[in-house]
Amino acid sequence: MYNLQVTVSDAAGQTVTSTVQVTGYSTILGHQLFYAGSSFDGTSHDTAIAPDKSPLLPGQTATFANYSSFSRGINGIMVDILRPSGNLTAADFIFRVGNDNNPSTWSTAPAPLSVTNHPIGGTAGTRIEIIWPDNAIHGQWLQVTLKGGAASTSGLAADDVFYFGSAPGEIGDDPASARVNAMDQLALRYASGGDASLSSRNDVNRDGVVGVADEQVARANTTYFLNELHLISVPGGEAAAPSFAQPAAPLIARKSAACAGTSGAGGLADRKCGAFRSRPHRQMLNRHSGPWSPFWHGANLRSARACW
Ligand SMILES: [Ca+2]
Ligand SMILES: [Ca+2]
Repeated sequence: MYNLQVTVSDAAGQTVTSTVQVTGYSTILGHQLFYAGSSFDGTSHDTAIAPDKSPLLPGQTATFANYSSFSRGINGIMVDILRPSGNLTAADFIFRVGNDNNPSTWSTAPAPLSVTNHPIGGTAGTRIEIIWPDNAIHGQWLQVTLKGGAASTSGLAADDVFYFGSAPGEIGDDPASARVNAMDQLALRYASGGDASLSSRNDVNRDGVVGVADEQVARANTTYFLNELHLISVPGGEAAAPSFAQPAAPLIARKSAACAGTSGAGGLADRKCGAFRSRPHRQMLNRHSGPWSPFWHGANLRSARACW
C-alpha cells in the first residue's frame, strides 16, 4: 500500500492537496514454452525456449503459434513475474488439461515434476520454471492458472490464465487444423536435412536435426477428427483491473475562497472536487501493468486548474 500525495496551485496561489492510497501489485512479464530435455536444453533451460510459440490467452482462438509439435508433449513452461510476493510453488498454480472450448470442465492435469524460481538477470523479475514428465501432457491443451488476488503468493491483482497446446508431429501445414496426418509425414520427409533451429517446424523431436526420426514422430502420433488437437476458443478477455482504495480522510486539504460559498451537496465545489477524485480512479482502472505513468499527475493537474 502506498500513499500518493498531489499538491497543485493556480496562478492566484490557491492550492489543493489530495492524497490517495494505492495498492501495488506484481506484474506478469511473459510466458514461455520450452523443450525440456531437447538438444537445445541446458542448465538454465533458457536456451530451449521456443521463440515462435506464445500462450493462448483468454478470449483468443488458437493458432499454430499456441501449440507445440514437440515429440515429448508439453514438458516445460515458464512464467516471468515482476516482484512476486514470495517464492512460488505448485500450490500457487492450478493446472488443467482438455481439448474443447469449456476449460471449466477440463480435468486436473498431471502434477509437475518441479516448480523453481530464478531471478531474471538485471531486473527485479523472477522466472518460474515448471517441468512435467515427458508426454504427461500430450495431444491436448494445458490451462495454467497462477493464483492472484489478496494474500496470494504471486502478488498479482487477479489470476493469470494462459494455455499451451500439444500436437506432437504437427508441422502447422493447415491454419484451420492441427490434424497430424500423411501431409505432415510427407512434408517432414522432404524437409530432411533442412532447418533444425529452435523455431523449425520440422525438427519435431528437437534433436537439432531434421530427419527420419521426425517423420516417425508424425507417423506415431497420427490423429483424425476424433482425437486431433482442436483449435479452441477460450473464454474470458478483459484482465481484472488493479484495485484502488479511496482514503478515508477528506481529499481536499484547502479550498479556494471562490468555492467557499458553493460547498455542500450538489454545490460547485463538490462537483469539481468529485471530478478531481474520479480521475485517478479511472486512470487506475486503465492501468494493468507497468510503473506509474507521469501522465497520471498531469491529468489531475489540468483537472484541478479547471476546478479552481
Ligand atoms: Ca497437419
Ligand atoms: Ca529431429
